[in-house]
Amino acid sequence: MNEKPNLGALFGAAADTRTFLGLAACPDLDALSAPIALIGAPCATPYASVGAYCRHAPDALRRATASLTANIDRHDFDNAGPVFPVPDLRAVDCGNLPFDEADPAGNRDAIRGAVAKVLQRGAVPVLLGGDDSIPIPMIEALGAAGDGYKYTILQIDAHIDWREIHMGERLGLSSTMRRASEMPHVERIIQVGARGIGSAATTDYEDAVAWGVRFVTAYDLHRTGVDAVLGLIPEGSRIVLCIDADALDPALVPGVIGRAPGGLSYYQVVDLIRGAARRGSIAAMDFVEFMPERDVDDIGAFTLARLITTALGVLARQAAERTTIPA
Ligand SMILES: [Mn+2]
Repeated sequence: MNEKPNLGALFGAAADTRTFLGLAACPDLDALSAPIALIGAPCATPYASVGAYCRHAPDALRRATASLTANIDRHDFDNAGPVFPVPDLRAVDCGNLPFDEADPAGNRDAIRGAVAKVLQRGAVPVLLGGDDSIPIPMIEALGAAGDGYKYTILQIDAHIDWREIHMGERLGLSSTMRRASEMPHVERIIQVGARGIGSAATTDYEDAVAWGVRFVTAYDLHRTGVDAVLGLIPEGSRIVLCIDADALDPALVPGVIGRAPGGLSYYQVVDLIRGAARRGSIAAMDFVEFMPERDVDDIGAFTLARLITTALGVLARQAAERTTIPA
């Protein structure tokens, strides 16, 4: 036998990986009726030195789910039931947003516009980046919805992303949390997983602390567990989950540009997502900074796709609770 048998063949999965987990495609956001919308955002505001280096991530993550597409209704032990327990409350995959590496303002407009439509339809946007500049227009769109809601950001990342400006760019991936802190609808930022050396200077960290950011470093998380983080989220919060793939240990997700030892485990991030959903409601979510070209035998793609699958299960349960509890 020359070819390696794969799990997908064993499970009867088709080779079609146009959508994540084989979910229904929803290319027209005006027709969105699902409670959860996956959107690929390959690029927002890239630095000229590296370009849109995560542009292939959304499709790589879809491919990583190939073996599961025929098994989406089976028992998922990480969700204690099927990923989507209510057939009418599944996520849909809205494909990838168009982008132009030379038109970051246009890319940001496309992201803001897409997120705004998803919110109008009463759904939760889940963005698959792209680099970590993608959340800036996503978070802006939450404020532009005009509903007056305030948000708690839970950022899970090896890096704090608090630079005022980097390489002449204020809206790049090193400035995401500082830009978020300047938005009036962001009332709280909790940052988990910081470690090693990133782009931030000590003064950037001090600025963040002065603003009110609560940091739980990777070291602190390993020492104290996720409950110390969840206790920082007030009950009833509207939560934006910003997940950078490099928060996970590079042994689990090698496909990142900024590998840093001492990272989080899969279950630590799962517990953070689940725990956040228990404290409040998740309003939007992004998974950024995965770089398939740096991955090792698709291990990172598989781990991150699994994490996204678990997160979709959490959001599906949140949607089910909303529809069964009378307003
Ligand atoms: Mn980041």
